[in-house]
Amino acid sequence: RTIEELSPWEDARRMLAKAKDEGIATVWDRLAEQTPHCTFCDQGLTCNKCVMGPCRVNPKGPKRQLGVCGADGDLTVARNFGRFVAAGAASHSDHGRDLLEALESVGQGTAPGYAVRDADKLVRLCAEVGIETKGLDAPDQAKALAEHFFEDFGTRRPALSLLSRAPKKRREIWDAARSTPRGIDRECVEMLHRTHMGVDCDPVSICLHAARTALADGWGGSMIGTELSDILFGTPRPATVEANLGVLRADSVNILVHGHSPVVSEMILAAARDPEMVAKAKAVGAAGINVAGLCCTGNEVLMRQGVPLAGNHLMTELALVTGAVEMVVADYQCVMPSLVQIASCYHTRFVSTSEKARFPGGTHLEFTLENARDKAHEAVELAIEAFTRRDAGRVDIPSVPVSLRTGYSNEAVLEALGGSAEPLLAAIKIGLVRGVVGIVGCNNPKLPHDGILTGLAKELIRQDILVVVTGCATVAMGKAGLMTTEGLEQAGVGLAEFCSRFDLPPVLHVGSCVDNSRILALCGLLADALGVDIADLPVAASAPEWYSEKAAAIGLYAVASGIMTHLGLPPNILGSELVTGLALEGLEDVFGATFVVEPDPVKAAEAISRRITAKRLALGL
Ligand code: BF8
Repeated sequence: RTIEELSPWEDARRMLAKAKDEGIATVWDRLAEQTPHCTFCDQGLTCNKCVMGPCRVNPKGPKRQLGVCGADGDLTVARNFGRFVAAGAASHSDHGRDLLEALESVGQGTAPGYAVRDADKLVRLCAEVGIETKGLDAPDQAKALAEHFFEDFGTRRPALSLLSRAPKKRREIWDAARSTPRGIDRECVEMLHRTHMGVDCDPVSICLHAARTALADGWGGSMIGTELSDILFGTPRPATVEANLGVLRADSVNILVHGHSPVVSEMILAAARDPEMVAKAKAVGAAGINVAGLCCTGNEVLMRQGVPLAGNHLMTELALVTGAVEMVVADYQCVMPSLVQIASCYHTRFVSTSEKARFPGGTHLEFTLENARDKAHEAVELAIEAFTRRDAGRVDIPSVPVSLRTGYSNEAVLEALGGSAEPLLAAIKIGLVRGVVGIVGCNNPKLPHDGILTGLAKELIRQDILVVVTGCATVAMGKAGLMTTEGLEQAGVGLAEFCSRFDLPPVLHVGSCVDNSRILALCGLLADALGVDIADLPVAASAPEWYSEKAAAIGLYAVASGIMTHLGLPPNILGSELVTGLALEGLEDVFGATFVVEPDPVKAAEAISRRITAKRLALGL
């Protein structure tokens, strides 16, 4: 494929050309080397879960219809998919646990530099889960809330505590499908157990447990992660920020925060803003220290601190190719191992920070809650030192940044609407806004960069459908100009009127990928306000360019919550007609929603729009 076919953006294209000139391989080059992929793996028909194998199952072939243990294609696909979802749910939830440990440490006074930044939200959360706060100061409330949520990770509850945010009818559906999540860790571990050889041999049963595991992520690990991040770092408020590689500054020490957890990136930001550090940067000839974000940790600090966003998943390697980056500080998830090698082609330092995410060849500065403030200063000093080694002749910052609006936490949305969801519901009822769609998730080099994301969003807003966005989809929408009120020029008349009345852009940024839990909570709120189930709402979800296990977990918890979910490409399940049929049709009977797979954004928008129309008619709208 030509560079023009890989990405529509000027910053990406210039850096792809520079990478080629400089002999640097990127994710697209490696994809080309790996293509064509193994068809057995592609269809989910390989099994390497024991050493009687590995097996390649060929359901329709003359031989090898069963693995050595006797597993057929359906079981093999279901086992693989179950583990795939569990890995995604585990990743979000282990991230959520880190916030929980941070909250506990703040309560104990053992996390210098961290604090409760939204005390009201802490009190609200305590009240929601039944903790009496009268007579407790903020640290004691923090400890009590942490104690409460630790139990949600374990095995002692019949149901997770925040499931109370789902409508009653939805909870009954989960109970009937035996999909009510009990403990966050429990469901992940049980999935590993069920998919061990000789345990659960019913593909449908495994898929239903996959739904339970995903629900434990959405209404558990992710939701706890979101709420506690707000308590510890502040609940996002609307603000205007900048995005694309143009946010890098030729005259400054550039530090990119990458990964997912705000626990590290917030501390790096605080150190970079420390006047003592700024003075040190100036002493080596820099104008200052510029922190910018990548991927979901970028979304976290964008939402709360107005830190500019340098790029999404497919831009992470290209950001280093600018030659202007002194340091990448990574926590975990979606950090391509190739970054270490690309960093070594420049003066760029790659710093890993988490005990559970090490990158050989990089610099490992292990952050703990006790030492994070010191380690962040150490990292910033290393970045300043790297600035002195920058080769100005290799620097190319390829674009002028675009502006986008951010900060639409549920609290901020309700505030923007005047204190309640009533104006949005009224607009939905009269058809000014026909529905709401969450466009979420990643980039995938198999698909044109950001192409389906932006194509779909444009079609939906044109049809008066409000879009909420999270994760790597955010940068795409921002670059396409859909996240400012100027973007209303591309919206339908009704949506434009509604958004103008409340000074909202047509695409609202609601956060990182764990913050998809905000969308679940909002759906619960809207459904309760109308006295219906989530599946009755004129809403849908889409992860058009998804790639990761986490995105599969998100898609499945959306479907299991009653939200039809569009994917731009399927997971590796096509080797089983049974599992594929369940995903595309069967789940409608169980959860009232299914997946839709469609790579064409216009056709995807049609499918979503049809769904929204059907839901509106059923509600009598
Ligand atoms: O959780 S999974 S590519 S969308 S950064 Fe980006 Fe990665 Fe996708 Fe966010 Ni996260």
